[in-house]
Amino acid sequence: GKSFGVIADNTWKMEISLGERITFSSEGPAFRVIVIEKDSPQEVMKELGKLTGTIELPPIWSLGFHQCRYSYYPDERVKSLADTMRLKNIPCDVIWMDIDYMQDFKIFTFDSIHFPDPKETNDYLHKNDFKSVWMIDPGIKAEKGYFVYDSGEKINAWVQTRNDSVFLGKVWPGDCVFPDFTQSKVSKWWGGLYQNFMANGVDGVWNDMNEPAVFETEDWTMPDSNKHFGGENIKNDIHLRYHNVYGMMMVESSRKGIIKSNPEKRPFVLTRSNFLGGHRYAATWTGDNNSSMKHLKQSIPMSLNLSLSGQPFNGPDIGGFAGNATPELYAHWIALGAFYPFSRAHSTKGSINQEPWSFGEEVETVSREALQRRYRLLPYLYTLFWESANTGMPVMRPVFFNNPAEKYLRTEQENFLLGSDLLIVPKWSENGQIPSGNWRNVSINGEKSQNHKYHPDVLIRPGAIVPLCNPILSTNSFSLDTITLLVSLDTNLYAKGILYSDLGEGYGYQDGEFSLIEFYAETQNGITSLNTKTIDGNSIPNDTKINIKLILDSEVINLSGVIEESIVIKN
Ligand code: NBV
Repeated sequence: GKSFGVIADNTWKMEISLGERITFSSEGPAFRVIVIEKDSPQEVMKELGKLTGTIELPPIWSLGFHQCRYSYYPDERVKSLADTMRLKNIPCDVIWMDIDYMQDFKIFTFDSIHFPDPKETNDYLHKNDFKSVWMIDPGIKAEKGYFVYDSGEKINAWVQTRNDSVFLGKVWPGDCVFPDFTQSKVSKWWGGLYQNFMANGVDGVWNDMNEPAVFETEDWTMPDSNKHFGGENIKNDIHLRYHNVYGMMMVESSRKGIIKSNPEKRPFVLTRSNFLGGHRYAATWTGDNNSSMKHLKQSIPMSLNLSLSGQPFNGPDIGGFAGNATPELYAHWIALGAFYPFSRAHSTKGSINQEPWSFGEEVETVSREALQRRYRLLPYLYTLFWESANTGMPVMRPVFFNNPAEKYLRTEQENFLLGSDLLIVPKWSENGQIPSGNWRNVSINGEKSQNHKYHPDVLIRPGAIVPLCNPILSTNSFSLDTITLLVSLDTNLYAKGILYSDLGEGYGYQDGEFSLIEFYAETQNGITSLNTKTIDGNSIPNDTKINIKLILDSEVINLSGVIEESIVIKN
């Protein structure tokens, strides 16, 4: 039951082999290896959080469902997508704009014909309770007269070749230069570019291709021998040293610029490339997967590994990026996708439409139900992100976290835990292991998942209380006026849960505008009572209506009451 973690504190190109022995071989100089030894995997994660820092609380809208494709284009298609989401009552918070919104793929510009008025497009989305995320890549078209190129050129912002000339690499717009984020002046300049961009009502930013990807090269990136200038605490050195952190440095600069542009709002950045510690700047997705059952299944160990490697806000492209999803595959994926920490559907150019309604009525219903489950779980999910922000604990966790001494759980990678209290069991899971104890199947939104073809079973830990909100279509309507508590008593007929809540946006929570409440349930002499206790915060909801669902082995008992400092509800 003891646990350890190993950090190779090294940015140089490195190979890692994991087996009986763990071997790191680096192409750079000797480096520090840090070993964390603790009594449990939870303690290892918390120690990692102390060493690398933890995430900041994301805006609550980023925990909603995201709909993306390469690309929703032109703006009218974006609007009609938003309309259809609402018309069909599919819970969704965010619509994504991929590279085609740009003018000739030039970052920080908008296509004058197809996205002539991005502010108006964003206003439209906002009016319909959506947020928007827009892509920004690192490659900058090398073109005199283009403001991004000209302003960067003025400060010698670019990565250089071994021969001290500016490095040019091909990406979407043709010949591109690449910001050298190791220089603080470049990072500041880059951050400054977001000022006007965000003023169009952009809510979040997607930094793609930031490995950095470069076309027509042997290994799809810039030469190892390229030069970065560094400065302050960062050494002047070759790309081989900085390649692995290029993406992280980019998102750090982006995030800082976004915060400066919108100081009252919490930033949201998604990145394809990241590094240990980069979770403080951006959520990370798993990159271009395929529309295949194999990749659907692989998404679980990938997300778990990202989670264990200090990237709690992560997930794959739901439905699969390359290729075409079948109705069956999409249904399985969206049903599961409701439970990823980052829940976004995405697909590539030329693929068939992959929206929740693109595969017929049955799949549309499955999608709606799946996303309703996610949205009802928001109080629990948001509390998990709060926990992660406080302690470094991942949101999605391997099953063995429940009891590391149960050896048979250690290789489990079909089933997974959401927090410590919910176990997700995909329908296609064949050999999925379940921890011992009376984990009970729960319905989140009235669905009967047990005999369902697609919805994963959701099992609640004995001894847990999980808070739900009312069904909503967007986090704009998120409220704790009414909450439902799923209560699952343990063998001592006792259960406990916690709920963190705040405005879901802005920084008021740092001045006490939040509430942290604990719930305790107990059955004595056949009477179940629920007590609530305020742990912290100035914004305690005092008239919240509570519905309680006492999950027993063969039935569910419904109770209700009103939150107060310490109330008792008797059945
Ligand atoms: O910007 C286009 C795509 C994007 O949709 C995808 O999610 C990224 O991983 N991007 C890669 C560029 C290349 C796609 C073949």
